Parts: sequence; structure tokens; C-alpha cells
Amino acid sequence: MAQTSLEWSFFHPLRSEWIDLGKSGSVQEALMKTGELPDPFYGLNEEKFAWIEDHDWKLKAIFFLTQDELQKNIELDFSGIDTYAHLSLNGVFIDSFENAFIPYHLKLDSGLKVGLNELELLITPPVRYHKLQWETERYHLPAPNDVHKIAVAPYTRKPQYQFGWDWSLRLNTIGLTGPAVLRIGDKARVINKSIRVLELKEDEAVLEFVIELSDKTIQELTWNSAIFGDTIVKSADDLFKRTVAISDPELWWPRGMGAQSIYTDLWSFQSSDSTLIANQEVDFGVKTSELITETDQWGTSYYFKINGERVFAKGANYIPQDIFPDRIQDEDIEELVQQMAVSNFNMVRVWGGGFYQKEAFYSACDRLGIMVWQDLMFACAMYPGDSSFLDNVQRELKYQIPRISAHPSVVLFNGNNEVEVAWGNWGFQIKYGLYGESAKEIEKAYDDLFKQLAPEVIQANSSIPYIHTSPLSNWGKDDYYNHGSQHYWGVWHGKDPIEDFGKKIGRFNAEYGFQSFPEYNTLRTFSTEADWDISSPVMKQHQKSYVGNDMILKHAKRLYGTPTDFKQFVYFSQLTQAMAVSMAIAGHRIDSPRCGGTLYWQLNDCWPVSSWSSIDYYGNWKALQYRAKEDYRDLAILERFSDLENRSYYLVSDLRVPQEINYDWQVVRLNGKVINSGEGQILLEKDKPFELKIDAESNGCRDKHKSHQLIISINNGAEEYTRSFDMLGSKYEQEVANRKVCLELVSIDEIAKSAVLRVTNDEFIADLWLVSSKFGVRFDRNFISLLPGTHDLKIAFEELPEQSDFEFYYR
Ligand code: BMA
Repeated sequence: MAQTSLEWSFFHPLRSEWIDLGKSGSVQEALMKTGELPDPFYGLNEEKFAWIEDHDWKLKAIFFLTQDELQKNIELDFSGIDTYAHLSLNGVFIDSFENAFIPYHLKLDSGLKVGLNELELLITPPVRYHKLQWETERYHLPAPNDVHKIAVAPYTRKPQYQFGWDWSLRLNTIGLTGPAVLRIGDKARVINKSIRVLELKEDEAVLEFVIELSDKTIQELTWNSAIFGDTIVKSADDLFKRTVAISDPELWWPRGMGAQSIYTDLWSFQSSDSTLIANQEVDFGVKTSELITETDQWGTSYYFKINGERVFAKGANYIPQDIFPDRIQDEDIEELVQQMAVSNFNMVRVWGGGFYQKEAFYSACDRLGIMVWQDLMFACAMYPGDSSFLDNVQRELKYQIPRISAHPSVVLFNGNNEVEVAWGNWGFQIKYGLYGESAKEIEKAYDDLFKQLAPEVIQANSSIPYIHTSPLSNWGKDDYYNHGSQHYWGVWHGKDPIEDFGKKIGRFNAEYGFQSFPEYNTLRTFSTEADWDISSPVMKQHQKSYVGNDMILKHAKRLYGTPTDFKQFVYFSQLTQAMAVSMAIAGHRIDSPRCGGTLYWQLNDCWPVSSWSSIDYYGNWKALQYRAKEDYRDLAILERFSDLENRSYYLVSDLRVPQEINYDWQVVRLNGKVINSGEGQILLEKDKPFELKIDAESNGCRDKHKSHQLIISINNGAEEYTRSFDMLGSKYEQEVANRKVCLELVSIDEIAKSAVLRVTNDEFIADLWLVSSKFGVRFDRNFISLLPGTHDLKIAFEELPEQSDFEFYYR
């Protein structure tokens, strides 16, 4: 029983030499290692990667077999081939591949020999593979994000963002997205498994377990489960299934609603003569999910019920963590899911222009109670509907759907991102000349793929609800916001004022967002300070949205004034983004139960770039992440904007049990003097936001020239929570003209890797941003306003920073 991860090398088409690739990864990463290609993120280097797509790439792996081994069962497992490839063994063709989203399992039963054997994988980049077809086809499929002249993203089952996106560089990796394992003398293996809740009653859950084995000749086996005992099962369509019942099941709940109960079972499979075929440790959870889309008093609902109970969804859209998929480690994924939990998310959307996630992602979501909205991997383009494309997609779904739906965290499969809305509203017909027959063909392809094939595979393999697209409604007309899911892009892609984030509220807000620049540390990784200008070539290269940096500047100026330099622009950009998204989140939560959830665009980045992300490529939190963490608390204090001047304040609870809340508020002058206050008690129920009556003007204290801070505290018996909001008047800057602010690094604990940053300010400061020039420093709070005094902020670090490593900005 030997298992070897093969070592690959590849042939350089221009230099005619063989270069090491290692066990997996792309030719681009290998050429970066040899120094032939630079870091694609730096400066304008992205352009230096284009030529890679002009050549076919030959990969080679050599392995040795003894006479004895040759008699055994020999298999080859590819975890990911990127993408179009021909495989030959000792010079003889054995198979071809055309989907980066499927692992391939091959039985090598001919062509092997004693001694050295050679595998050759010839990979053709998508542009070359489809060139002839593209040049001769009757019409081109719209693919507005594919930046190549020969735009073939829709034909290619590989991550769509690598063809170019409005937050991504164009870099189509070529190679292996995981190791290829040679197995000699192995028994059968479990190559896929699924778990599905068939029925959930108060005192019993009925589940179906499904496995697929690598050896399809096995027709019957004894399935032993440590929890449910033995049963004999026969194979049907290459799958083995058994049904089990659990009495009084412990349910899996999203965070905030209950425990994330996970059962661990051990399965082993034996043939009739009791020989062990395979075994497998399995984690599973018991939960049901429903997507409720029905006509109601407002229009058409869109919300989730988990285990029969309504849940308000809070979170963001997740994109691939790197342009090089193979570089993303399980620890990086787990860390980011951890950040979601720390930020009080209960849902994440795996957006459709990336890839289906690894087990580590879904398992982390299971453990931490983050519901997963899973897109199928189609985004912002029209897709083919010919039978070979549909067969290819069917193979992909038959693998991915059972695998992903085995996880209790998964609550929705969504067919695609913005494909339907793009067809209806983005002017494709005119731009691509798609009328009559061609338009009909494209529409039929949509129906065949998203209304027939996908739901069929999902219903056959899973109990997770399916919807064919997101959004179901468009932004624009007032009534659109009353129906279904919404991607609100009226501020960024339209001309809406920023306050509309808090007003144009869909029934479920699956996307909305505003861009900002990443912090200086991150900017330094790809630019020199000479490039620090929003219209420098390097900054433009790192801004992929056609809308551009001027949009950030326009809104930042209105909210915070004209930045004096680039550094202040970066600071203002983050404040503007945080304000914009916070307006939306507050609007959405306060609109519950009309509104069913809120997922801002976007959590993370795939390279260092100015984008909609709240956490940059290097894991640094932008102002938005700190703010979303407060806005997303289960028991939250929210600020709602009617317009920039008029705001109201709400208490909101997502907890299933009504909360007895004691609250108090104070309106404070910037020198700390309390000018008005109030307190009260309420029973705060889920989906029933409570408006606090704040009287900031009762003593005639607040006029438009005066600035104040509002401090609100709540206590539900279990914990006390305080949040403050600035009410800064138009003369604010004059009121605090001569401020002194000192920073001191104290209480350093090198073992716990923590310290305190002591801030002393003689006058009020707004939105204090602490930045460390050392990577890996985390702040417990940031972008906070401070009344005069001494304030201790905790930091955690990987490497001890010096006091001089910290910079700070405030208004
Ligand atoms: C939506 C997303 C992405 C895009 C974002 C910003 O269309 O689904 O395609 O990056 O808006 O334009």
C-alpha cells in the first residue's frame, strides 16, 4: 500500500529546458521561484505574465515500479488540473480533462512497465484551446469581466476571476491546484460522501448517508457505523446509501441561535467475506434550512428558516483568498472564517466567480456557526448550453453538490451571480449583437443549465434549497426593493447619494458596497511612495473598477472634506467605506422582519488592491471591519441615517429569547461634560427593533455649530455593552483646533504577545486610526473617537513592535 505525491517538472517553451514545479501549483508560481517572473502584485508587473497564456505547457512526472508492484492495483488521483489537459503514460494517450472543479481518479491498468514510467500532462491555456471556435462562432457569449480580446471565460470551467475582474488582476494559472497521488496496491477509497437530513421532527431526525467508492466493481458491502451499527447495502448508480434515525437529536444552529452540535461517527465498509474495503471518520450535523420566498404584505419575501425558525442573516461575500489558488493554506482559510465569527457574522456567501471551497472552509463554518450561501461557479456572463458543456457541468455538480451539502453550515445553493440580471439590464444584446435566434439560444442555455440541470442534481443529492440566481430583483425603481434578493449598486455604479445605502433596502441584501484603499503597509508591498497618487500608473493598475478612484474621492470629500495628501485620502477612503456600509447594515437590520438579511460586498481580497474589501489581502482590518463587528452584534446599538444630519438610534436583537434590557444614554460635550441623559427598560424581541428617544437638544445645547458625542449603554443581565456615536457639527474643526495627542506603548507581555497602547489626548479626537508599520499587529479597537483623557487600547502582535512603529491619524 504505497501512496506517493508525484513530483512534476515542466518544459519551458522558450528556453527549451525542464524546470521543477514541485507537487502542485502553477507554472507561474514556479517561474516566480526561479526568478524569471517577478511578483505580479508589484507595480505594473501583472503585464509580465500575459505571455504565459500564449503557449502550451508540458508537465512531466516520473515514477518507478517493481515487478511486484506492477501486479497490484495502480491508481492515479488528481485533486485539481488547471484546466484543459491531455495525459499520456509512457508516450501513449490515456485521458483528457476539461474541468478545474473536479478531482479525477484514474485506474492505470495498461501501459505500465517495470522500472521508470513517465506521465506527461500537456496543458493548453483556455484562450488557445478555444481560439478557433471563438474566431469562427456565430456570436460571442458576453463576458464583460474577461479582459482578453478572445474572451472565453464562459466556456471554461475554471475560476472566472482569473480572467480579470473589477477587483482582480488577470492571471490565468496553468498547472495543478493540488497534488497528484499515485496509489499502488490500495484498496477502494471513499472518494465522495454526503449527508442529508430527510426529515426533522421534534423527537427524531431521519438522515441519509451516501458514499461513493473509487472501485466501481464493488456492488455490495456491509456498512458499519460506530453510532448506528451494521447494515448491508447495494450500490445504485455507483452510490451506496443508508438511512438512519436519531432520536432527540441535538441540532446544529447558526451562531447566536444555539449550539453548533456536531456528531462524529466512524464508518467502515466490508465485503461479504469481511475484508475491510475502506473506512472514514465523519462529522455531521442535524439541521434543516428553508428559503422563504412568498408573497406578503410588502411584496415577495426572501429569508431563511433554520430548523423551522426565522433567522436574520448577517455577513459578507467571500472571494478567493489569492489569485494563486494553490497558495491558500487551510490555516489561512480557518483564520478568515475565525475573523467572520469574531466580527459577529452568521452567514457568508461563497460568490460564484471563484471556486468551490476546500473542506477546511466548510468545516470551519460548521464549527463556528457561519451559515454558507453557496453559489455555483458562474458569474456575470452568459454561458453555453451545448450538450458537451452541460455534461461537463453535470459531472462537476455531481461531485460538488453532495460533498458541500454534507456540511450542516450550508443553507443555500444559488445557481449564479448576476447572470439573469446582466442579460436583462446590462445592454448585452446591443453590445454583442444578440437578437433573434442567438438571443433565444442564450436564453434556452440559461434555462437548461440553471432551471433544469442544476436543480435536478441538487434535488437528487441534497436537501438544501436552490434558487437559480442572485439577485432576483434589480436596483433602480422603488418597487424593485420589495421583491426577493437585491444587489444594491446604486451608489457605486449609479449616481445615488451615499445615504441611499440606508434607504434602498431589498428584502434580502446579498450585495452592496463601497471601495477603499488598503493601509500603508499593504500599499508599500506593491508601490513606492513616489507612486502614492490616486492617478499614478501603479495606483490605477491596482484599481480595476471602471468607476475609478474619483468616486472614492467624491464621497470622501463630502463626508470628511478634501484630503490634504494621499495618506489622508487613504484614511478618509476607509472612513467613507465604513460609514457607507454601516448606513446600509443599520437600515437593513432595523427593517427586519421586512428585510431578511444583509451581506456586504466584499470581505476579502485576492491581491493587494483598492477594492470593496473590509479585510485586505494581508489580513489587515479596514475601518469597515471594526464597524461591521459592532453593527453585527446579536444585541446591537445602531445608528440610522435619514440623511447626513438626521440620525436615529435603535436597539436590535437577533437572539431567540426576548431580552430584558436596561439602557441609558448620555449626550456629552466634546470636553466630556454631560448635557443630557436618559434611561429605561425594555423587553427587546427578535425582529422588533426599538427606537431610543434621544434628546440632544432639550437644553438648547445642540445647534448646528456645536458638536457632541452620544454614549449609549445596554445591559441584559449577562453583559454590559457601550457604543458611542459622534454628532459633529459644521464648526467641529475649529472647536478642536489645538489638540495634543500622545501615544505610549506599555504593559508589554512578550509571552502572551500583547501590550497596551496608551493614548492621551487633551481634547476630543474623532476616528483615531492606529496603524503599525510592523505586519501582524492586531488592535482590539480602532477608528474610535475619544473624549479628552487617557485611554488604553489592547494590541496583540506576532513580533514585538517599537513605539515608533505606530502612526496615528484622527480628525
Ligand atoms: C457585483 C459582484 C461582482 C463585482 C461587484 C462590484 O457585480 O457580483 O461581480 O465585483 O459587483 O462591481
